Amino acid sequence: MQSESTPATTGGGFWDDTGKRGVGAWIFSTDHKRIGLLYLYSTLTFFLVAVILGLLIRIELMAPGRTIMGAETYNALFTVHGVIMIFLFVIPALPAAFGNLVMPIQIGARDVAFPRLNLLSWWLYAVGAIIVLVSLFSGGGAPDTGWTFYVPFSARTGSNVSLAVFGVFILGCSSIVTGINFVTTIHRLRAEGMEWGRLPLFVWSLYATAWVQILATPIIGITLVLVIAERLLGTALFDPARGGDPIMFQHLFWIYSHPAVYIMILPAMGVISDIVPVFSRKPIFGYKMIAFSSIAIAASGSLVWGHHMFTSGMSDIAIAVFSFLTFIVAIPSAIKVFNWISTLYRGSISLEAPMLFALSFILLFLIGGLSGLILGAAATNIHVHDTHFVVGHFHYVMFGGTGFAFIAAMHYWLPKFYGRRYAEKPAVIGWALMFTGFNVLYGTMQILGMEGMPRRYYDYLPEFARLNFIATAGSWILAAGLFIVVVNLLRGLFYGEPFAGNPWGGATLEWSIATPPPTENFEEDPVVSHGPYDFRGAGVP
Ligand code: HEM
Ligand SMILES: [Cu+2]
Repeated sequence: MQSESTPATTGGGFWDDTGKRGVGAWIFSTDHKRIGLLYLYSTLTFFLVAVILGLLIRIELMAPGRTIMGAETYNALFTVHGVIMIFLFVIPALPAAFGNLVMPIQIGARDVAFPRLNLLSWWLYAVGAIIVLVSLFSGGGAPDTGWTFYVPFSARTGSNVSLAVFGVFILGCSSIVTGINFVTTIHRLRAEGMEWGRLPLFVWSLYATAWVQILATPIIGITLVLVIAERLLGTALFDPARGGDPIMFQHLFWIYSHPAVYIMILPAMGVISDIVPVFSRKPIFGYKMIAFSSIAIAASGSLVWGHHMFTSGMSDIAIAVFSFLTFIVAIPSAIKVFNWISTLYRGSISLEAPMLFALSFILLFLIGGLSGLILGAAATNIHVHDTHFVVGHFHYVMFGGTGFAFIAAMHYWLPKFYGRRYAEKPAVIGWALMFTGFNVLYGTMQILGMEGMPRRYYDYLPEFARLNFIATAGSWILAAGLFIVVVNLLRGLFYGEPFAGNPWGGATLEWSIATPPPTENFEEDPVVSHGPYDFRGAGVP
């Protein structure tokens, strides 16, 4: 039975820490599973807070004119919504929460290569998050620049931009530390027999992600320091009146922030590559191509930042080159989609919650990716630039993609760590509401954008009223579904049916150990003799 101090409902495993007790046993723990859960709790909390902000934005846009807030509050709200969703949720959620929870076990390791750096990474995350939160309520008030912090506005506005970008700088340090740790772990700590060709695809995706974290994140770090210097020291690097160049800021910003979308989406693709074969009872189709395409996406995706700047006055040749390179990224992405669908083909598919969210990922990511091609083609980009079409596009990819994969991962892996599971029926009802509301909300935004409704505007012309109302109604359906999903998960993990053994029938290493996992993961070092999707002998019930 459960006791007060161990929320692990079935007890046992890493929940029963020896030594420290209470909060200290968590925030000073170097166990990758505890750090993963710390990340899970913190990213999930920020996600829910930012969802509420998104709903408020949508209520304001429900009808023309003022609905519930003034224009300045609105500017602050979409900025804070974006900053929290991007820097405190989507970037860390999958690699730092689920990467930490699952990756070391999947490669047969007892922990990551640098457990203390791992803890430091969470602490940096926590400190960065607190600084961002403090910036909302201090100085000149919440930043109102949008999450992109574009100069010259960000250099001049009286809102608390300096502190906010400093917070994001610290968050960047956290991301780099995680990346270094994961690359080293995957190189050095694989169990005997865990060759590169036997790595689960989630691990491959984390490996590609980690390189992007290491190589791209320093650029945003430097850029943000330059914004602080601009504000506090008057450096004028970005001020054309004194010989600076504001467009340079955009280049520096997107040289990180485009690759950053691969930090968000690659681990999500890894989750899907692990879930789809298990719930189709078939080995994954095209293992090598999926593994390789993660690296190819990370590499080619680092060359396309200019597609965010087609309207900034670049030369036509630069536009053509960036447009062409952007289309190249579509190839490895399409390879993945093709291979997932081929895996489904003639599989014996079971539609439990992890699979429902994984399948919706594939569809929503496909819609997001195709609308990305419209943005990647310079001609159509100029038409929909900075309209709600863009907002619709990136929500399809980030929320329909990473967000749905995160929820799929919660249903798939968390029972393993809690020893209890969610209830199936409410999960399906919540999923159905989420999926419906999602398409009503963001599909409508894409239409609004094509009709010319600009992004980040407080007010709009009366002809956009009807579609805006529909979008807002969609946001409520989506939120209702999300609420059911989250409550059902939390309830299930703490009080639900016991979960033990290998009920999904996975063939990766995490399903071969006790539930919940023991502190050291493995009683004795495992020796791997088959691939991650070889379901023969996986203990399928
Ligand atoms: C129920 C959930 C959500 C709702 C209702 C929502 C709503 C919105 C709306 C209406 C905007 C446009 C604001 C404007 O253009 O004036 C927006 C912007 C944005 N959202 Fe969301 N969103 C949700 C979830 C998410 C998620 C999950 C992410 C990231 C993974 C995200 C990231 C962003 C970003 C980056 C912006 C851009 C902010 C900017 O333009 O500066 N949102 N959201
Ligand atoms: Cu981009």
